[in-house]
Amino acid sequence: MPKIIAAKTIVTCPGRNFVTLKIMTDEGVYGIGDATLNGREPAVEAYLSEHVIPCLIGRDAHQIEDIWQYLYRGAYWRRGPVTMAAIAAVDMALWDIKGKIAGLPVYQLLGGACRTGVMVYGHANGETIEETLDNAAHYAEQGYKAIRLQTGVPGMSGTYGVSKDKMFYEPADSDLPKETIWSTERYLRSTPALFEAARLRLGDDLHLLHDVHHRLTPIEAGRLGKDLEPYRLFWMEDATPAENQASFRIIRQHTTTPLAVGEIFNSIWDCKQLIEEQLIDYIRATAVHAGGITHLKKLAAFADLHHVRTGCHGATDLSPVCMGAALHFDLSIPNFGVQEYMRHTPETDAVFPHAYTFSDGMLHPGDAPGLGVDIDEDLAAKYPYKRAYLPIARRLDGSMHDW
Ligand code: CS2
Ligand code: MG
Repeated sequence: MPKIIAAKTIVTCPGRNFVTLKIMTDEGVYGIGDATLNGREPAVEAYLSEHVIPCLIGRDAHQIEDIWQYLYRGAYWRRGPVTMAAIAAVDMALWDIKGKIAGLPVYQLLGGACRTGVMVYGHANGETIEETLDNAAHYAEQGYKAIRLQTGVPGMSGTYGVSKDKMFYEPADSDLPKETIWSTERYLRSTPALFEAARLRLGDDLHLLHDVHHRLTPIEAGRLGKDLEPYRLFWMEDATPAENQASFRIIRQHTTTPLAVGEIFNSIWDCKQLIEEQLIDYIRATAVHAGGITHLKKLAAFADLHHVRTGCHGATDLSPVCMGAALHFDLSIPNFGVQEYMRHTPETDAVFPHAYTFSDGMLHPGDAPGLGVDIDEDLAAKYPYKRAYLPIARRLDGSMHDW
């Protein structure tokens, strides 16, 4: 058996912060896992160093399920983003080790490929509808089959998800949370016009997506979904905060626009009702924030019974290690829907050399043994941790709005 003899965390900031766990075995094989939690990176780092790593030493690295159960069931305080990101990092690193020892890419260990590649969606955004659609055309030229559209809301400066750069942007960009202004009325007025213009300019073949970032009440979301129906969206994402899962019943009652939710979910318990009652169409949980490949497999199998497909979160605040894990998972499950692909900067890609490749609108994890992603520790050490926060939103009267 490959025995775990050491483990350590690596925190690096090649443009944004990433936390990586590295697990070493007595056979000389190591594995890596992503533990990045945007804006809370040192909390997961400490959870791993203080509470998880000491419990791993001496264990059989092949016992992935048992180690998952040990860390989840064995802890009195369960779930939550910090705990589940730490468990996820261990899980990914152990799948990486198993693949390297077997000489197989992880998707082969998960049952083999169900498809030739993983359809991804890119982010097109701009201050105006025209700018957003120019940007979308740029993605279409590169072969993307699915594109997320976000545009500035007239009269509101700094709409979340709208950046100046065409391919790269970093949402967590200030030392303390930046304050932005939000108006539901203005947003609801301007968004349908974006999709009307998009269908006229881009045609009917592209999949179009939109992210609401939890900014609406259920009935407002029902109304937006209804207004967007003529433009046949692939999905409307995070329409309302999902702590109260039953609130999605109201959205469902009013619209046939497909619904996606769950990039901030940590476990199957965050979406049990949403899935069981078929209140959503796509579940957005991904490896790093929902307990790793092991837990995500169970979540996807449960979702498959209820006609819910996957759409893993893939923003830049998930490291290339998580992207690698997500791609092996995406390739191997029957109910895959789409994978988000918000490109990392060249600095980040240099710290995390990887085997996954993009072509014709699809990503493929590659056939390197394990996850096919590594970390260049010397380069990582050149980019020290820098605190960075996501913005917050206040309504026009100054009161706090949902993130
Ligand atoms: C967004 C993310 O990718 C998405 O769908 O919601 O940009 C998200 O806001 C960031 O990952 C925040 O952590
Ligand atoms: Mg989102």
